[in-house]
Amino acid sequence: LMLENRLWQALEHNEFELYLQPQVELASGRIIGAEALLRWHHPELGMVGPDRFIPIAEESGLILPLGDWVLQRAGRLLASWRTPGLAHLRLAVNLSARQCHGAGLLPLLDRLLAAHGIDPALLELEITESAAMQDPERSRALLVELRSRGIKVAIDDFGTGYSSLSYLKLFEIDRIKIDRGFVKDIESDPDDAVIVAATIALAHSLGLGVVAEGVETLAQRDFLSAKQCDEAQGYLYARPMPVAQFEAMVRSER
Ligand code: G
Ligand code: G
Ligand code: MN
Ligand code: NA
Repeated sequence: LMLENRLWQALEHNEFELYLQPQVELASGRIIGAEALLRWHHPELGMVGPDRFIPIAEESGLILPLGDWVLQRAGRLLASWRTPGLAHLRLAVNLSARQCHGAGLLPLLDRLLAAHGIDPALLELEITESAAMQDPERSRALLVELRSRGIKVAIDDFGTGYSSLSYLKLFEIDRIKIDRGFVKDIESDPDDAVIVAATIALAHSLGLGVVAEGVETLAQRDFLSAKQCDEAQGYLYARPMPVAQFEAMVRSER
């Protein structure tokens, strides 16, 4: 309850920050974009991670204004990247279930894209299987609308839902993100290795891109590379970091 009360103030007091975690193209080893991950600078508790406050924000309804704040921040960021050395970067933003099913999402996205003159293909929205499955018909309609605008859609935590395959049939998407639970043991668990390799092949047969999450070791990277996985994200490359640090990292690689 205390965290919940403080959360509403936190938005007013501007205590949230977007951290960025690089996404790397495996074939070239270059950073092609980032996932935006929310952080809360609590005045007493210090840095609080989303695992602690997103569920509370979901229940209390704060997730709607908070989600709008994240999208607005993301829009400004993409606009600021229209500069040599950063203009190619894609930004992925997590959507919560409530945001997906609320009426405000599409109008907000339209306003942001127009106001900042953003290339919609540089914005990717990550939706988990469980969020989409709360209301499959509505989600299906939303994804059609997003993709008709040229906004990219990725399925987050792929493989952890109860019906990942029906999901691929039901929804129009661009990319899947293989959950880090499968990536973690690809070197030691033959089942996980087979699942990951088959998932990459399946996604490619359907014309979808693949991002592997939670890549921590060179052996995992080499396995994913050998299986033609498109992109990787994880501590091997970098932890989520402040925007300025991410921009410096991108600039330093050219
Ligand atoms: O680093 P990490 O602890 O950043 O993130 C934990 C979880 O919180 C992730 O699974 C991610 O999906 C979720 N998350 C992070 N940022 C956001 C956000 O802006 N909106 C929503 N809905 N979820 C987020
Ligand atoms: O949206 P999602 O749940 O996928 O967000 C990614 C989460 O995974 C964040 O909490 C992020 O900090 C975390 N994460 C990112 N890279 C790694 C990694 O290499 N290993 C582990 N254990 N967690 C990671
Ligand atoms: Mn995510
Ligand atoms: Na994920």
